[in-house]
Amino acid sequence: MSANTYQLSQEDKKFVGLHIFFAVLALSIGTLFGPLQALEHSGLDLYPYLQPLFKSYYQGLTLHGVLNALVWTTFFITGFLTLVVIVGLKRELRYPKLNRVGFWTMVVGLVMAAIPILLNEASVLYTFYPPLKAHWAFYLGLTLVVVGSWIEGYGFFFTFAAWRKENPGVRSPFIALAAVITMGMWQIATLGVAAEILTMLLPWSLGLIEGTDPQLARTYFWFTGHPLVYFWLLPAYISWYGMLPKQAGGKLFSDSLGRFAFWLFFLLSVPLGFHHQYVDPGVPAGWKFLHALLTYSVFFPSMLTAFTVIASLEYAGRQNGGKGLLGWIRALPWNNPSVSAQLFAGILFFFGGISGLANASYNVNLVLHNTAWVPGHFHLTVASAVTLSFWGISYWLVPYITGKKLLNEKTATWANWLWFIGMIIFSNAMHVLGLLGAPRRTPLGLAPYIPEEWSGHLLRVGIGGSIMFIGAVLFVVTVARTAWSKKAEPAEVEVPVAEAIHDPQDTPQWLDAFKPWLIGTIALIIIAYGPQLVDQIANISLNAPGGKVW
Ligand code: HAS
Ligand code: CU
Repeated sequence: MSANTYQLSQEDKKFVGLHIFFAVLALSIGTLFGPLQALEHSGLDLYPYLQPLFKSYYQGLTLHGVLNALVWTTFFITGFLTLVVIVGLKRELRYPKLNRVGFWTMVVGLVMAAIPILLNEASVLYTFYPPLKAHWAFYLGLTLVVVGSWIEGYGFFFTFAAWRKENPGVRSPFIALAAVITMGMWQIATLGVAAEILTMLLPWSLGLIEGTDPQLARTYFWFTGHPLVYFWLLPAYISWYGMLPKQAGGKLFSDSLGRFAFWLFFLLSVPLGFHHQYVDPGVPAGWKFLHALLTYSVFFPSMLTAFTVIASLEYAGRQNGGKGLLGWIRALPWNNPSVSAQLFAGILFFFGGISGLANASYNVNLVLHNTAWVPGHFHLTVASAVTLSFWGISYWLVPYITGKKLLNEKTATWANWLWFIGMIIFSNAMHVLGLLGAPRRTPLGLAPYIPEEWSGHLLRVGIGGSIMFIGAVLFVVTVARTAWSKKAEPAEVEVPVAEAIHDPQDTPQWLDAFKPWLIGTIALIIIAYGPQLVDQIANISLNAPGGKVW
């Protein structure tokens, strides 16, 4: 065991493990609907057979989106970041009870939101756009999940502040700083959805107000909805920068570039939500243009990440004896499922990044918006870059928490490959379908208007989706067997924390200071959102009565 890896106490291991348990549980249920939707697209509609249980395609799609995109991610992230803060700072949480309160608030919220979805009283999809109307318990439940994550975040901030006091003049450890930046960004980002739910959706669902303003609701939603995708992504980046280089046998290429990328995400994640609203009639074109420019800016820290992480991997590959221009790639430990999951995540993210660039262009977006292209894009991002990275993390995290060897590397490797191959087939077909005009969020198998040229791609959606599903089952089986099977052998597992090539103490001080970045972030949000928010709130018209469509 490496002397410089701080060990979590047994209680903290259990606490992190509880997060992972709820995360994987959500993924196991949410993923069940993936193949149902994919097969429906290729003409095999299984929903009628599930009738008493699930009322419609949209109830299934809501469960799929909420459980996978919102619950699997949020629970995994808060658990993983708890570990990152403790191990990174090499100290206990400052107020462990506060973090427990945050976590159980999230669990209460989860149960509260899940019940109306299961009863078909909240089949409003994961974006819950009004005038689609859900039961009030759904909105309150989501609020509690967010509030719980805030509280866990406060726990990280207090712990970080205590560390700073104890270590004056020392550069904060990269992974801990990155975790705190992620959570700080999240606190600002979620103000949009908090305003949406508390001022409109909750009073509306309780019958206190007659209607909502769908335009303002969308603006509030995407204030949170865009940075939400970086709340998912940044924990994966923490692993790519701060852990993967060590697992691959090398070091982090540049501590400064890593910090710089995280600060740029802090600065740029929020003020660009209008790229989801290019077609909204209520947002003037000038604001859409500004948000398009800012969207291209937030491309930059991901390019920095591609450069830095690949440089770190090249360093590792050459340390392992890789020669020549590309020989280092073969010399990476591909047989370690934790490493291969993250390499696949990065490879798929190249393509997800490119389709994001297409989305971000105003005039190209007019062709792609609301087509199958968009789920094609986000399955390469949240369902690949993020999800595969979280799988890779789980392959050492679950053994670390349980003190047992992964059971086993073979099933984990199969899970990665199947997800990777299935995703290539699925996402390519979805992108092509989008270009051919196939709408998203539509049970295409039932549609009477399917042109001949779609059918081969629809079939590929079904095939790719089914292969991915087998991969997901193998992932769940692997971590569940590791945690519970009597056959799992005991093992001492280390948290992989990568050293940087250069001493972090040489990193400039401005990359370790909150104040300038916080001021810049708030100023940019006021510039990019302030006038539009003032205008839309001043002209609010609560006249959409809403209803239940399916
Ligand atoms: Fe997006 C829609 C633009 C990134 C998620 N996005 C969505 C939706 C989701 C989502 C869920 O501008 C749908 C929302 C809905 O339901 O309506 N997105 C972008 C842009 C980026 C981007 C410009 N998106 C993400 C990430 C997501 C995500 C990340 C989740 C985690 N997206 C949009 C736009 C829309 C949109 C519009 C609206 C579309 C519409 O009309 O509705 C960028 O941040 C992407 C930058 C990425 C890169 C790639 C860098 C590559 C790296 C890989 C390194 C490789 C390694 C492996 C390490 C520049 C870092 C090496 C391996 C070896 C073997 C050596
Ligand atoms: Cu976005």
